Amino acid sequence: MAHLTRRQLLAATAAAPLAAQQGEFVLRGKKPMIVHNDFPEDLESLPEYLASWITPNDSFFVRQHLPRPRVDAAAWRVETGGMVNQKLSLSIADLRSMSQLTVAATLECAGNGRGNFRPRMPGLQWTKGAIGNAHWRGPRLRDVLLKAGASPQAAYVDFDGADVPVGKVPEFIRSIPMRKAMHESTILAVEMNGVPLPDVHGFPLRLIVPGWDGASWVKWVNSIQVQAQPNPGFYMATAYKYPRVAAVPGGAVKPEDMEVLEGMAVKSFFAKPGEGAKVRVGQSVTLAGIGWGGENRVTRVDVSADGGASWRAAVLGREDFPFAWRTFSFEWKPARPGYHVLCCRAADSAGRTQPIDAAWNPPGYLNNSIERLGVVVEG
Ligand SMILES: Nc1nc2c(c(=O)[nH]1)N[C@H]1C(S)=C(S)[C@@H](COP(=O)(O)O)O[C@H]1N2
Ligand SMILES: [Mo]
Repeated sequence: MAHLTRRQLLAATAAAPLAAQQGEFVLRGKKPMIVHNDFPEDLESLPEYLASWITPNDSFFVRQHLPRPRVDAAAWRVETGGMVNQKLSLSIADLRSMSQLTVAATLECAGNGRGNFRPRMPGLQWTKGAIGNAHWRGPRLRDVLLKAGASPQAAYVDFDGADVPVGKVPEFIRSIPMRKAMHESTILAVEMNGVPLPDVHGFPLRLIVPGWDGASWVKWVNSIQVQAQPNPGFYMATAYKYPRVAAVPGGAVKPEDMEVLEGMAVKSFFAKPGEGAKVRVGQSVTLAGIGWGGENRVTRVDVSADGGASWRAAVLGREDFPFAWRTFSFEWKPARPGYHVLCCRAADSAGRTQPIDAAWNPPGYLNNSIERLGVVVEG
């Protein structure tokens, strides 16, 4: 299919409402979500749903470019092809009979936080909640590739899902480099949080690419192709690319200066309390949130209750797994009444910390600006 520009793609899909409405549309199996689109569903989690280490399936965000396919799990096959010795056609039962691994990993859309960039750019105006953390279970991708006899010379593996192009929205195909495909934590998941994948999350099979942006986590996987080059389609050649050199806000970046997004940024935010919450002078309140660093571990989160003038270390949750976010909490006893700006800032094992303002970029990816949350302390 011919490549589309971002503008053509946006024109072909339903325009995202600038201010997402909440509560009007409810998808079966989901709590009320922030609705960016109802068909195909683009649903954002409320901050309060993100207070626990594991995000339950009923409150996990949803993102898809195309309507989700009708699935017959019994007849499902995933085909392997390209630079392999053996073309395999595996059923879900075949995949379940292989050695199974459970991986705790955070899934975040590259565009999470886009709605907070200024100047604004087109695209879904996600705020905080295009992110969740789950247990994913299934065979290692590596074991499937070895079974198929993937060529060691092949540099990429392409994944296609059963969703089909509609109008001008192209086929969703993504490639990952062989080194990530062979990573011991990269799996083909058949389960999410202990149950078969829900339909909207890719039933019966999806790719889990720990630490990488959500676009690589292809849902409804039915084709795995081993290739020398990344797929030339829209979703590798044009979309999900980030500027090599920082862009001037509101400015353009030449296509050749854009590179494919892989690992995610270090970031954190408060799940509780909510924006505008009222708390009382002298009464202790728990500030709770999450921090994550893509392929790196979160090593600390600092909290400020005075707009960033002074910082103190938060207490990190005991769950500390590679690729999964860490919860943090901070007991705060406000001493003075009035409006307070709360901030949190994570640091990770690669020595990265969050910037005051994330680098503006035309597609609006990787917004990891330090959060500023306003609360009112009543006397
Ligand atoms: N087949 C297919 N897989 C897909 C997509 C898609 O449109 N089609 N969207 C991707 C994007 S951009 C994201 S952020 C994640 C969202 O996963 P979720 O809906 O389970 O939260 O799925 C990814 N996998
Ligand atoms: Mo995404």
